[in-house]
Order: sequence, then C-alpha cells, then structure tokens
Amino acid sequence: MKLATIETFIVDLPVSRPHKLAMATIDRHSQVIVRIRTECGVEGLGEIAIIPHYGEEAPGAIKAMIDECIAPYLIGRDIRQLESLVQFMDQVIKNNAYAKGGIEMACVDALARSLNVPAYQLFGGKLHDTIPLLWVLGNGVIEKDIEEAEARLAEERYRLFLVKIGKGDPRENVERALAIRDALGERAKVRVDVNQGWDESTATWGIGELEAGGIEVIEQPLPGHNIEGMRRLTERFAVPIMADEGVMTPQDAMRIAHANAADAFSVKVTKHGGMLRTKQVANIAQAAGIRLFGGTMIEGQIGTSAYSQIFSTMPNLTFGAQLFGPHLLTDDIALPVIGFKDHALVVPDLPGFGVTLDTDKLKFYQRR
Ligand code: MUC
Ligand code: MG
Repeated sequence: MKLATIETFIVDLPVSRPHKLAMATIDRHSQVIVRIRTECGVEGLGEIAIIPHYGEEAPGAIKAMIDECIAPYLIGRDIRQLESLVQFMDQVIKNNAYAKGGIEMACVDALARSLNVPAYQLFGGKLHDTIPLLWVLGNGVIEKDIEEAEARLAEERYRLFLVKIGKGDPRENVERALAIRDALGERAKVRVDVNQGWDESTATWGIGELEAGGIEVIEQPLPGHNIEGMRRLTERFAVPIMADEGVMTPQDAMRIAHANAADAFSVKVTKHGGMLRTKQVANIAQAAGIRLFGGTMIEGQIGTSAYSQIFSTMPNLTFGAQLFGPHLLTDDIALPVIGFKDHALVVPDLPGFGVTLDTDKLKFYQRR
C-alpha cells in the first residue's frame, strides 16, 4: 500500500465561546487537516489541532513542513510499515512532532480502513468501550464557569471539569478554582491546568490551597523543563501532579519516570508525534506506575475519533479524557461520528477512524 498523495488544508473553525487559557484566548480554532491517498485509492485523514503559544507549532509552519519538507520523501513508501515510516520521518527531519503526527494519523486511518478494522485494532485492541469525559472551563470568570458547568451537568454529558488557571494573580486563580469546586459540590470532580504558569514557590503555596480545597488533579504547575521542581511537588503533595507540556517525547517520559517527577501524564497524539509514539509514552507510564489522562488540543471529529481509539488501548488511562472539542467547536469539516452516553465518550468501532470528510465544509472553512 504505497503512498500516492499527501494533501494538507488549514481550516479555522468557529467555537461556541472564547476559550481562555494561560497562554492564549481562542476565538476561532485552527487545524491542519492531512489527507493521504494510496496508489490503490485508499484514503486516510489526520487532524493537527493547534493552540496558539502552547508550544512551538503554528498552522502555516506545519503545513509548509509537511508539504515542502516531509511529504516529498514519503511518496511511494508502504503505509503498512508504520514503524519504518515513523523512523524514516525522524531521519528526514528532527522534532516537528505535530506535522509527523498528522501524517502518521492519516496513514493509520487508511491502513485500518483497508483492513476493515477500527484503528484501535492496530494497537492491541480496545480495553475501554467508553471513556469518561472532562469539560474544560475556559471563560476565566467564576460565574460564567459555574453556569457552564451546571449546563454540562444538566446535559448529563460531563461531571469532570478542568479550570484553566496560570495567568494573572495566583490568588485569583486559586479562588476561582475553589469557588467552582464549592459550587459543584459532590456532583462533580474539579481539576486545574496551570499550563506552566507558576514558579515553584507559587506552586507550593497554590497546590497546598487547591489540595486542601478538594481539587482532584494539578496539571503542569511548573514550566515543562523543570523536572526537579516537579519532582519536589510530586513528593510533597498527595494530590496527583500531572505533566503535560513537560512530556512530549518517549525520552521525556523516561526522564520524568526516573525522577518521580509526576503522578500522571496528559497524552496527546500530535504532541508525541503520532499514535505509535503515543502508545510508546503510554507504555513507559504503565511500566512506571504513572496514570494517564487523555489530553486534547481541541480536535474535531477526526482527531477526537483517533485520540479516543488510541486511548481505548491504554490500561492505565484512569483519569478519563478531555475530548470536548466536538462540543466547543460549533462546526466541523467531518461528519459526526462521536457518540456519548453516561458522561462518557463512546469509542467508535467503524473502520479506521470512521470519519467522512465534508468537502463543502472543508472548502468553506479552508484558510486561503
Ligand atoms: C492543555 O494544556 O491541556 C486542552 C484543553 C485546553 O483548553 O487546552 C488544551 C491544552
Ligand atoms: Mg494541559
């Protein structure tokens, strides 16, 4: 099954409300869609969602990296040799996990379709039929975040919530998270994501307050490179400390595991450079007794199906997943395939990722 074409499209999708994180506010959400075709005509889709200033990625750069630097080397390669393809991409160019992740995702989709199996079948099979869903509260205002959480609870789709903090006054951050925690009471669990926003002394104070107030998980309190600081926090507090920006590569995972520098990892397909590399990070975590959380970069149907399928193969994915993209995005370039029940996402069982591109929507939302 040789690669014949690799196409990329930047799309900017509408969101239901501005989404505020420590490093950015999202008013429209950009993705790079990758479509591959093999010589025998099988098609595969990948989705690279990018949050501005989260990392080193930008939509235009990813598109250029794929179109001009990576794709020309891959035409004619057999997508059934997935590990060889991923190794080869690392020879073509170092790093650039998002670009490589999008290409690999599309190859997985095509390969699984050609075998008429869901993508999870290529990674050991599904352990979880459903994955508990977490909603990310990103209004940045207590009243609005509480109102939104109440609405999600009423819909019976979410009862896990994450409050985005890390920007501005740490006291305001802590007060906002604890106010939401108190308002929701026993009906829900509340976590925070600091997105690298605190230094160690602020984090030591803030985590103490958040732990005492019943916050369930603290995501990336310190800058990702500060492994020693994350180790001290992990050893000091009972509340789970989760690494996100600090765990990109399998080597990062090994370093954090060796240093006991996190209780949990947020795993994401593009951050790690594809589904194989995501499984590799997950296996290191499992061996080290580190729990997993299904992260997101706010994907639509394509990415949410891909992410949920690889997440479904992870025994230690015990923190659920924040695959809330299909509910924050108000439109998509792929037809709906994601189902929900009992506050959880239903892992798709269709061939590949089971998604169909809506070419009219693709044309409408494509960035010129
Ligand atoms: C992150 O830091 O986890 C996930 C949801 C969200 O709002 O931000 C992303 C990235
Ligand atoms: Mg995070």
